[in-house]
Order: sequence, then C-alpha cells, then structure tokens
Amino acid sequence: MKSRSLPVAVAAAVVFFLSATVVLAAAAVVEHTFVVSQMNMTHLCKETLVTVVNRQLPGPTVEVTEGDSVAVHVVNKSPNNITIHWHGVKQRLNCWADGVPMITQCPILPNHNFTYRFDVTGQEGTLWWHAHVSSLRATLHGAFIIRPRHGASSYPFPKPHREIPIVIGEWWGLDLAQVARDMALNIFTDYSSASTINGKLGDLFNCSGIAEDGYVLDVEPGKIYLLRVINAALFSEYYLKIAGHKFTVVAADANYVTPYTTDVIAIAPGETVDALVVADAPPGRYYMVTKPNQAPLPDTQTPEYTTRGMVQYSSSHSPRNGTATLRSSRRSGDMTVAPKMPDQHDTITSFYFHANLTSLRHMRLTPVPTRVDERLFITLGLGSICRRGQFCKRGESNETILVATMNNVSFQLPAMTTPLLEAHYYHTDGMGTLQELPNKPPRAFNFTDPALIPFGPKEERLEPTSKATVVRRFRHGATVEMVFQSTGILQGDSNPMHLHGHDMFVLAQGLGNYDAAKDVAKYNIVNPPVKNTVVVPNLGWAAVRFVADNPGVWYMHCHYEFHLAMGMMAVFIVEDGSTVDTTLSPPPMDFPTCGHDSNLMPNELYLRTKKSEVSRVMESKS
Ligand SMILES: *[C@@H]1O[C@H](CO)[C@@H](O)[C@H](O)[C@H]1NC(C)=O
Ligand SMILES: *[C@@H]1O[C@H](CO)[C@@H](O)[C@H](O)[C@H]1NC(C)=O
Ligand SMILES: *[C@@H]1O[C@H](CO)[C@@H](O)[C@H](O)[C@H]1NC(C)=O
Ligand SMILES: *[C@@H]1O[C@H](CO)[C@@H](O)[C@H](O)[C@H]1NC(C)=O
Ligand SMILES: *[C@@H]1O[C@H](CO)[C@@H](O)[C@H](O)[C@H]1NC(C)=O
Ligand SMILES: *[C@@H]1O[C@H](CO)[C@@H](O)[C@H](O)[C@H]1NC(C)=O
Ligand SMILES: *[C@@H]1O[C@H](CO)[C@@H](O)[C@H](O)[C@H]1NC(C)=O
Ligand SMILES: *[C@@H]1O[C@H](CO)[C@@H](O)[C@H](O)[C@H]1NC(C)=O
Ligand SMILES: [Cu+2]
Repeated sequence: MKSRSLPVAVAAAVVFFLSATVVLAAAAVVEHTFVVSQMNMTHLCKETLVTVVNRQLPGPTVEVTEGDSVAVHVVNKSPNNITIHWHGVKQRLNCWADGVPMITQCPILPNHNFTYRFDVTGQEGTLWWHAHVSSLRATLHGAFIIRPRHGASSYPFPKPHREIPIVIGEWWGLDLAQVARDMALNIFTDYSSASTINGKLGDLFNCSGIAEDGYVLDVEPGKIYLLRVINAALFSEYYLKIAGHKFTVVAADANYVTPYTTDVIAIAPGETVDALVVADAPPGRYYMVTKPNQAPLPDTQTPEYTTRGMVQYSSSHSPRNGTATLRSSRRSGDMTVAPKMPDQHDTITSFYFHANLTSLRHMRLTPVPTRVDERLFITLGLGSICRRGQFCKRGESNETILVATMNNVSFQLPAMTTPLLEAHYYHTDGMGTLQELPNKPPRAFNFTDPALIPFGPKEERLEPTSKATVVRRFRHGATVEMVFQSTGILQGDSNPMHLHGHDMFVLAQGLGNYDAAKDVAKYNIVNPPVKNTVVVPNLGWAAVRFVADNPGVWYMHCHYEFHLAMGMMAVFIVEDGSTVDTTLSPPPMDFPTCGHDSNLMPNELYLRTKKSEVSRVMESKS
C-alpha cells in the first residue's frame, strides 16, 4: 500500500492539472426517485405502520461527486404532508430547495410530487437527508455522500478499502404522527423502544426470546474502512465504540478535520463523523456498540437504549444463526469481544471529543474572519406559558404548557398561508408580524446554576416566557458571532444547534457560564472545526462565527426533536447582496403551493415582477 501511494498521489496531481478545463463537462446530474409511502414493519413482536422512502429504513443513500447537480423526484404516496431537508447541503442562492415546511416551502401534499433540484459545490464528506416534518424524520432519513471530484485518491487520508454509512437511529414502535401531535399538546409520555444501527436493533433486543437482527460489518484483516457515521435519532447523543479497534476521525459535518485517533466517537442528532477503522485486531468478532447519554439527576431521566452490531473478520466466518454462533464460540473460546462503554451520565466524554476536533489545513479551508459585524448571545432553555390568560400557577402546574426558548422566546409558525421565504422574496404581507430575535437574553441570571433543575422555587420565577415568530435579519456578507449558552431552567440538557445554509466555525466551548473577559482568549481562530451542527454542552456554552453570505430564509434550531417541537428555533434572514451572484434565485416553476384554492399569483407572474424588481435594484446600485 505504502509503495503505491506516491505514484497515485502524482497521478492525482496530474489529473487535477489536466482536468481543470474539463471539470464542468464532467459534472453529472444525479437523479433519484423517492417514493414516500407507509408500510408495516415488525420489531419486538409488534407490527407498526411506518412512513418510509422506497420501502427502506434507513432510506436510500444519495451518492454524488462534488460539483454534481442533484434531482430528487419526491412522490408522496403517504397521507402526510412531506418536505425533505438536505441536511448540511449549503444550497447556495437556492434556499428554495432547503425543504422546511412553511419556512422555505409549502409541503408536498399527499398524492402530490415535487422535484428537489440543487447543486453540490465546495463540500466533501458525509451529510444526510431527512423529512423536516416533526417526528416523522425518525423513519424518513438516509445518507448523503459527497465524494471528491478527483476521486478517492484525493482524500487527505489513506484510500479506504470500503466506505460504509453507519446510521444511528431509533425504533419507535408507535405512530410517529401521533407522537408529533402529542408533543404539540405537551404530552411527553412517548418513548422509543430501541435504538438502531443501519435500521437493525441488534441482539440486545428480543421478542419471545428470539434476538433481533444486528448490523454486521464484514472486514478483511489489514484493510482500511471509512465509516460515515450519522446520528439520525430524534432524542439522544450517542457514544460509538468498536471493541479492540480505534477510530481515526477525518471529517465531521462534511468538513475535513486533523486526523484524531480515539476509541470513542460522540455524535449528537444532526452531526456526522467520518472515521477510518483499520482491521488490525486478531481476527475474530467484535461488538460495535452505540449508547445514548443523558444529563444526570436531578434532570428528568428518560428510557435510553444501547444497541450493538458486530465487526466480523472474514477469516472468522461462521453460521449467522444466533444460537449456533453462540455455541461454537463458547466451544472454541473466542467469544465476541465487547467494548467498555462510557456511563450513560458521562457527558464529559462528549465535551472532550468535540474539543479535540480541529480543521485540517486544506486547499479549500477558508480562514476564520477576524472582523465581527454582529454579536449574538443566545440562551437556550425551557420555560412555560399560561394555557389561559396572562397569569397562572407555574412549577409543574397543569395551568401552563412547557416550551423551549432562545433568548426567552419560543418560536411559533406565523399564521400565514405563505411560507416565510416566499413572503420575503415577494415582499408580501405578513413579514410585519415577526419579532426580532434579541441580541442577548432580556435578563441575566446564573444560567447554569444546577439548583434551577428541575422544578423548584428558584426556577419558577424564571419560567414565564412567550411565543413569537422570531427572526433575525443579516446584511449580506455580515460576519456573525454567536455564543450559545445552555441554561438549567427546568433541565440541563445539551443542545445540538443546527444552522441551515451555512457552516459555522466552532471557536470554543466551555462548561458553566460564558465569560467574555476570560473566554475570548480560548478562541481557536487558527483551525477551528467547521460544522453545520454545534453541540452546546449541557450547563455550558459554545462560541461560533459564520459569514451570512447565502441569501434566503434559514432555519436555526436545536436538533433534539423534543426541543424543536417545543420551539427552540429561530429564522435567520440573509439579505441579497448587490450582484446577481449574491442574489437569491427565483423559485422553481413547479414549486408546491399551499392548497388548491390558493390566492397566490401564478409563479410566472411572480417571476416577472421579481425580475424587473431585481434589475431595478441592480440599476440603482450600479
Ligand atoms: C398494515 O397492517 C394492518 C393490520 O395488519 C393492515 O390493516 C394494513 O392494511 C397494513 N398496511 C399496509 C400499508 O400494509
Ligand atoms: C407523481 O409521479 C409518479 C411517478 O413518476 C406519477 O406516476 C404520478 O402521476 C405523479 N403524480 C402527479 C400528481 O404528478
Ligand atoms: C430478552 O430480553 C429481555 C429484556 O431485555 C431479557 O431480560 C432477556 O434475557 C432476553 N432473552 C434472551 C433470550 O435474549
Ligand atoms: C482530547 O481528549 C482527551 C481524551 O479524552 C482529553 O484528555 C483532552 O483534554 C481533550 N483535549 C481537549 C483540548 O479538550
Ligand atoms: C389540574 O390539576 C389539578 C390538581 O392537580 C386537578 O384537580 C385538575 O383536574 C387538573 N386539571 C386538568 C384540566 O387536568
Ligand atoms: C452559579 O451557581 C453555581 C452553582 O450553585 C455557583 O457555583 C456559581 O458560583 C454561581 N455563579 C454566579 C456567578 O453566581
Ligand atoms: C421572559 O419573558 C417574560 C415575558 O414574556 C418575562 O416575564 C420573564 O421575566 C422573562 N424571563 C427571563 C429569564 O428573562
Ligand atoms: C398539509 O398542508 C396543507 C397545506 O399547507 C394544510 O392545509 C393541511 O392542514 C396540512 N395537513 C396536515 C395533516 O398537516
Ligand atoms: Cu436539520
């Protein structure tokens, strides 16, 4: 392998040189048809009706080469309104394809179709797609893999023998549309019944004594494997380990990182991690285990499930039948080796994992902007709203509903029949009822005081909050610094904050309350990791910077479904720049409308209006 790497590198360099002019010709259109439908699946002795794409769980993997265009024909044969979000794909000047219901588009109604069309440029690695329809994303998701334009030999790491998506998920065994309705009504008694690796529950789960199938990765001794790990679960951050093996993390959220060797990966919902695994252990069978973590008491505890699959060396093949395997391994004495997992309340291992990530110095790496135009300090937490009137009993009283907030406001969709992006683009009514996301919380308190968890006299005073359609506008090209501060109001969860349409430089993270006077000195402005989802540690903070250079209306939200359903989100509106290539493109001609008797103008009329308006703006600016 070593002896071949030099000529390969040289050949790659030559190809790169020669192909510079033919690159555009090589870009392809990658087409998929996603048929969304319901099917019955049986796990744990229970038949459950689930909504899936192409009758697969996880759904189909989309594989593209950087520079390709993508066309996904979504055929909605399910009874649900559907949108598909291409999680982490920047959708430059093409916010229309971002797939957030009533924010960027009207949903695709039952028995309707829509084709998502977008380009994938300037990104390499692992992303994923998921329905952005509350809990339904638990069964509507899949991997989205972007390979380098110049082939696997241009990876900034040894070329792997095979590349394998590892999708961590949950099996609910419930009607997920009902789970979503329950969450909306503040009923929090629904739980998943298992966690999964690539859709399999594994042998820690059984019904009537028959073990569930587990995911098996067959490896050949000495070969290198690239695991593309995705956390598609609704509720939990997971630890991933493979007994007897180490990971070399090479990318996260489709951005290369300085190779980091570790025996454990921590991955929160919305994050992706690419890691190399060398099959260098004595041939045998090794468990691959995923285990969720949660904040310790006094936080509310929820049922959490560990699941396991297996890494199996080709020289150790044996019948897959569970009992036979168990019996033969007992006889020969080579039991499957199990890794020692972190405790379920260990959150510091995640903190260290994320703190160890730095960007790989790479051709495409953009330097961290040093001039900051806008500063936001955003507290994340829970609160309560009176069910009736302005005054009511708090502290676990049924007179209130629980909500999740950013800077003490919980997001609610506007009462409009037009998605925000269309209202913004066409300057239609409704944009006036929005509330600006405050730059800082209205009141300072000891954000991370554990005495605020869970219900009690100390937090009760901080509980009252409100709902609004919170947006924040940014001038095109503004550099924005955001410090996310997790709080302890009612609960001390971490918060995986996901920004659509942009990647963020993660400058620093810490435990406790952020203190600018001493924490700015900790900022990594040399090679911070670049992420679309930043994990804000529980009772801690994270500081990020991003350049608001992609015009449109972008969701910014916590990727825990529980928090999202309760309103921990805001909308970032990035204004157009002054040139055509910094201006949001017009919507696709076949863009869904909200209902049939819509009072919207036909798209063509819109386009004409918009085009003349844009050219007017261009003229006045030039
Ligand atoms: C699922 O199973 C139920 C009961 O067994 C049946 O009535 C229903 O038609 C099935 N649905 C689908 C989509 O197969
Ligand atoms: C949606 O697409 C399917 C498959 O291409 C086609 O059979 C069907 O007629 C389309 N439906 C609509 C409403 O366009
Ligand atoms: C089946 O699962 C139950 C509950 O997790 C466990 O107690 C039992 O040992 C399992 N049985 C087998 C045969 O694996
Ligand atoms: C990296 O991880 C190691 C092992 O968990 C930890 O000891 C170390 O503090 C971490 N580095 C940083 C910068 O947090
Ligand atoms: C609210 O709680 C009180 C006391 O626990 C109970 O008497 C009342 O029935 C509850 N009301 C509703 C609407 O659940
Ligand atoms: C916040 O609360 C913690 C825990 O009670 C305490 O250690 C810390 O000193 C407090 N910080 C401030 C600024 O009051
Ligand atoms: C949050 O806002 C409400 C008003 O909606 C106010 O009563 C409350 O004091 C605020 N809480 C905090 C922590 O800022
Ligand atoms: C689906 O979307 C349509 C149009 O936006 C809306 O009228 C309808 O209530 C939605 N249906 C569900 C089940 O959310
Ligand atoms: Cu998302």
